[in-house]
Amino acid sequence: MQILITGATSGFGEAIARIFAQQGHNVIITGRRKERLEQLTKELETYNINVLPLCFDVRNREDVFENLGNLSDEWRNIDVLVNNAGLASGLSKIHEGDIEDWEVMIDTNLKGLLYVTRCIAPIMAENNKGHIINISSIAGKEVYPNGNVYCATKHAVDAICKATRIDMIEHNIKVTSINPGMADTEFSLVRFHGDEDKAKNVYQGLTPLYAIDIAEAVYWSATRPAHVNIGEIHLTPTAQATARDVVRI
Ligand code: NDP
Ligand code: 8X3
Repeated sequence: MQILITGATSGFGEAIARIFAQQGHNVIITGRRKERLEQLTKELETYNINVLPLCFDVRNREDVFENLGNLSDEWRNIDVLVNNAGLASGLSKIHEGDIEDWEVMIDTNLKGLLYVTRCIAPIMAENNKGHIINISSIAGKEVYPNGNVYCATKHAVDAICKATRIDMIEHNIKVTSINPGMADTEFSLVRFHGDEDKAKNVYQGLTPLYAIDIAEAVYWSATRPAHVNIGEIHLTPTAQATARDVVRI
């Protein structure tokens, strides 16, 4: 299969790219950090598969279409699109929120995902085959204190998943929403603008999910028989019951 994974320079995306590569699938990996893309490309090529690294910001509509709108014949027939690139920026009450943070989250998590989908979904429709896997979140199902705009973007992703499933059913397209709870990646470091202590605190006293857990869920969803669509997978650490109910030792 041919897999496109956005945001493959760390966390879930990197683990997703690795698991598909290890199983012999060709991967297109994207992200803004060029050196990380180059490093991952070298590693993945050791699995004797083809890798296409594309360095661009999903918020930049022109760059998204330049990179993904003109894929060569070798690469354009994408079987699985994993819309993973995303982030939380800040954690503040709605009346104290930083509007720049809001713009970044909306532009990345929602508009970026839409730009990428708009590039790739028509090819899938033309091929009458394809699978769109969107990385949403427990924050797409629940809201929690100070999560306001991040939760709003993930609720929007949830709605886009449902809508895409309806709109593309006649083209035989599968749509899966993956909704993880707390997972130890660079997510919290990014949310807290590089504050390592605050980031570590998030996972203090519990065993969080790891990127490989999400990668396995994505891989499993993508490898079901042709007649089976996995609509949603909701996965949390065992110590997390809801976005707000967490047991710490
Ligand atoms: P990481 O910060 O480890 O990875 C985020 C990835 O997204 C990086 O590869 C980053 O690449 C990419 N990215 C971010 N902004 C952009 C952009 N503007 N353009 C292109 N790529 C971008 O976090 P996770 O792996 O945890 O996050 C992956 C997804 O999972 C996100 O959508 C997140 O919201 C979601 N999620 C995370 C959870 C968690 O607890 N960790 C739980 C539930 C959902 P680069 O910086 O190189 O551009
Ligand atoms: C990221 C995890 O717990 O901040 O989606 O919602 S959480």
